[in-house]
Amino acid sequence: MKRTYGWISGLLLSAFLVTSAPAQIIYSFETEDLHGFANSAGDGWQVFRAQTGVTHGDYSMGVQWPGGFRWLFGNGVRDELLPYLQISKKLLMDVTVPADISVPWANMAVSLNGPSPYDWNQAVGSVGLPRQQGTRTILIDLESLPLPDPNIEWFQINFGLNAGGAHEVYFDSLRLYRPACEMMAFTFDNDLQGFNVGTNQVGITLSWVDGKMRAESTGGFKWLFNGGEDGSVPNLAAMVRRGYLVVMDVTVVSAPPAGWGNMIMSINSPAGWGQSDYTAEIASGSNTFTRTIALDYRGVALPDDDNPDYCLLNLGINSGGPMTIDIDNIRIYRLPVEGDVNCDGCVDDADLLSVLFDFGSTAITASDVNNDGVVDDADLLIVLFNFGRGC
Ligand SMILES: [Ca+2]
Ligand SMILES: [Ca+2]
Ligand SMILES: [Ca+2]
Repeated sequence: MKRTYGWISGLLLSAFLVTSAPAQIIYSFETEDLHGFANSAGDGWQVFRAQTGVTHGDYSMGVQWPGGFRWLFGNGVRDELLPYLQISKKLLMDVTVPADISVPWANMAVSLNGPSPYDWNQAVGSVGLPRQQGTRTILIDLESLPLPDPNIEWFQINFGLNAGGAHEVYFDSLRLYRPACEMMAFTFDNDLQGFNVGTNQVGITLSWVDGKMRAESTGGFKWLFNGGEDGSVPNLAAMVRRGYLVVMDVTVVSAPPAGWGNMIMSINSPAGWGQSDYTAEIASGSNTFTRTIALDYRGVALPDDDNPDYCLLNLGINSGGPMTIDIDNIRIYRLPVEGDVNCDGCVDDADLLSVLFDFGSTAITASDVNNDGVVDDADLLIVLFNFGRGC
């Protein structure tokens, strides 16, 4: 199949110079389009176009603040955002923290305008922001929010930043979360799939309830160990080696009275247990709700081949008091491979056919590999150039 399309390599050689990226990017932060009141307040808050933490295009958006909370408001251009959210209300965004920054906690609230202007809808709970050096991807789950009439005059997404100390972050590549990129690991359809609390963990129990794993904690930090008599999930090592996010659906059944609960993860490797530095927030206030969270595990040592003796995934939950949560559908989100339209990890005939089938389309589609709003020769060439990668 590759040879069949060899003739096309004579076309548009310049297309090879086009920066490719995960498709379906909503905001690339090439302009300062989330400004809020931060530019003019004179109290230490700054929002600026930056070249740190760039994961798409030429710029990111930097925010420096002395700690505390403030809303940053989107630009209100309906057609730049609303059509994407009509496809999916789960978003990913890259967040980079520069060196020498460390804060005890940081998170972000998200709101959209509702059916009438200044009718704000804020998502329940907040999203953990990275607290230490590095680039981490966060998952923003807006499934609980209604969308306005498609013809509303303006539409915006707003980020409310909060930190327990002076913080500095860089945002880029706000994009659609793609279910196609998921590799399912634990569905808890029949049992706890090897999870247990271990002999030295007190104040927490695990049970299997309605096809989910229920964790009841008395509060504080507890590990949920994977492994036990049932061993590990087949192919888990192969999955984690090809992914970068652990994603799961978490239902807060009983909220901690202190109002907060969060989660980290660890994976075993020849180097021992590798623990993520990203903390996902799972409970907020007195609310009970279900949403999808992601734990970015980049930087964690991984198994060095696809078939190690064993590969285990542990979850560490923390709460400021008694908390009961249900966990379901733990999956691994695939690292992007350039030109992999259907996100199965391999650039092959299926991706090529997808681009050809959508050729000429200006719809929001993964076939628009270079994310320029049209499926054309440039996308075809990116797939051909990367043909065979990841396979
Ligand atoms: Ca950018
Ligand atoms: Ca593919
Ligand atoms: Ca394109």
